[in-house]
Amino acid sequence: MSRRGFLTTVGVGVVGAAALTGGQTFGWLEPLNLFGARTRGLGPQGLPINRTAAQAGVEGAAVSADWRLSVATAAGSSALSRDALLALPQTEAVLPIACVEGWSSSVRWSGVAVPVLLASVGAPPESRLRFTSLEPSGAYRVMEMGPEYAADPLTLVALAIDGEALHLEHGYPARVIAPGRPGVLQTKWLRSVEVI
Ligand SMILES: Nc1nc2c(c(=O)[nH]1)N[C@H]1C(S)=C(S)[C@@H](COP(=O)(O)O)O[C@H]1N2
Ligand SMILES: [Mo]
Repeated sequence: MSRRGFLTTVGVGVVGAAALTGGQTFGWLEPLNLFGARTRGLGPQGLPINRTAAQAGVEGAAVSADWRLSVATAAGSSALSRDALLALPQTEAVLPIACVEGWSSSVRWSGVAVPVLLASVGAPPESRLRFTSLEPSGAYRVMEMGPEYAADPLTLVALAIDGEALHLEHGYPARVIAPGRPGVLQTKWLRSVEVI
């Protein structure tokens, strides 16, 4: 291939990629949005859905009256109901979900700041944590968080969006929302938090 032919091919490739990924921003390109969010358009509470509760197999466990967030530290473990979490001081933060699939969206979250949660069980804020989802399997079931994120007063075990209980598709009864982390690490449908 001549040098000129090569450059033309690269040019078409770049324009093509821009058009294909532009669908999240430009409505008229939406039909070409092959690499965007799996669920097109806006989901409930003004936020796209990456993986639904049905796909994750959590529809039963997530809405069960028996749900508790298990919080395990070196000293032992506690089981907190959603009401118990709501009874702790709540923090509000406008933070984005930034998905590698090509969309980013900010909403107003509220819930228990992770340092507040750690303090409530007597654990130090500078802790390394492991969060596990109710999902029986899946690439994003388990997530680890370094102490610098755990100690951030805006890192949340989120319970609500815009003052309304999290929609099941967005991680009800509780999910992680932390500043400056990719969407894949914003674990939905929490089951447990462990100090590791
Ligand atoms: N348990 C669990 N949490 C998850 C996921 C998942 O598949 N399972 N997907 C992640 C990805 S890739 C993104 S972008 C966000 C999307 O959150 P949303 O569906 O509330 O917009 O959730 C993250 N949390
Ligand atoms: Mo994502």
